[in-house]
Amino acid sequence: MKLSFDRRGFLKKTSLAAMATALGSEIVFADKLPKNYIPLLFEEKDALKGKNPDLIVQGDRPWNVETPLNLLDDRITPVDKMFIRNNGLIPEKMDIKTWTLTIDGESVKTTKTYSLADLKKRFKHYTYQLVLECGGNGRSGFQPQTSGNAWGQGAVHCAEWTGVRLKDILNDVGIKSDAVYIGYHGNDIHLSRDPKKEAISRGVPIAKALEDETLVAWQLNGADIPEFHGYPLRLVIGGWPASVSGKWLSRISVRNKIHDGAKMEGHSYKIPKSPVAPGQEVPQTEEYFRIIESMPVKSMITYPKSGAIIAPGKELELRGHAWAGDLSVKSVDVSIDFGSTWQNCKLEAPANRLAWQHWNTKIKLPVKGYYEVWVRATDEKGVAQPMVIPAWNPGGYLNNACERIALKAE
Ligand SMILES: Nc1nc2c(c(=O)[nH]1)N[C@H]1C(S)=C(S)[C@@H](COP(=O)(O)O)O[C@H]1N2
Ligand SMILES: [Mo]
Repeated sequence: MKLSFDRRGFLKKTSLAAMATALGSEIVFADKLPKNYIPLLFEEKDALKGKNPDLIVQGDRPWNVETPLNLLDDRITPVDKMFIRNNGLIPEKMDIKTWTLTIDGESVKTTKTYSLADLKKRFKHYTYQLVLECGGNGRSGFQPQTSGNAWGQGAVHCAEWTGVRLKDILNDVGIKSDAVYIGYHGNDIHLSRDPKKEAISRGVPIAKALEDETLVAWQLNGADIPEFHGYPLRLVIGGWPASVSGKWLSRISVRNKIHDGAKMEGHSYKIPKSPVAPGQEVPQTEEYFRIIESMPVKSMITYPKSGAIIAPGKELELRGHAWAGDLSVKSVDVSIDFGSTWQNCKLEAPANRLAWQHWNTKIKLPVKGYYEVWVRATDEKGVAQPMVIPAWNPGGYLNNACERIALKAE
């Protein structure tokens, strides 16, 4: 249902009438509805349109929506199954015809602005499959709980993005030799609706910005990027916390220092330089914290679903994906006996650098009863996932403990 507000921000009479028809009754205190407020029943149904109904809604202002792992079974994540992480509100005006991207900052020779049509015409197009994983994916595993969304393990996707290389744009603009960082700016709205505040504005060191796979993209899985995921333009940087992949992209600043936008401060997307005790307070300074860069090695089982009932003694196919930030995955192993013995899995090469890799194997559950399947990936440098929850940190980032599913043979 399309609901509209009058100029003062109150629901129009026609919208109230349409809601009453849909509900089969009037909203009793309709005259008391706050400004810009959409009654719950209408907000949810309308707003998550196009998404799989089994996604887990953590919150709707802003939208934080997680994917159950069995829904991540596709080789390329379809849009309807992609998790959503918004820090603010989706922009209200997104016109593909008037949208522009400005490149500015201390370290550009001159500020330059491109229309979407310019970008498409001037630069070569590239398509890559890229893993975007929220830095806080797995946060709910940490004890004590930290602030931030209590994600399970489903704040990750690997979709196919099409656009132009950021390095081609920066080359066209001309950057100075003192450039060390880039920072993005998007057109989303701060939760306070204060136009002077940004919901998030993060970035990466210039070397990561200039990699081949760093895209300024307008397509996701072969179609326009949907509104939730950054329509009409997005910075896409695989292998690093997904918070560096700026949605609703309107400006990129080339900086002569580490970018200092929203969510670059405090302990946001940072971890302590040395281990801290769970729950310990750490001064939020550069001396104690480092910015998260490449994400750690990780894997998941996407088939079967945890809780499935399987015939004993019968061969069962297991499959899933594995990824390791900037690195590739060297091996994936599974265990059905709580980690006593491990079985090596078939592992495919990635479609391109920074894409996840698919693995599969066959197991047999010998007799009736309860089992767990554990999966563990090892990256090209020989670093494996920890069996237990890794180092606690105040932001609850980087939980890459082995994934486990429960199975019953019956
Ligand atoms: N402009 C803008 N870009 C953003 C965000 C945001 O709130 N605003 N959220 C970031 C975070 S924290 C994550 S994890 C990813 C989520 O991408 P997705 O919603 O497409 O899955 O987008 C990143 N880019
Ligand atoms: Mo995130």
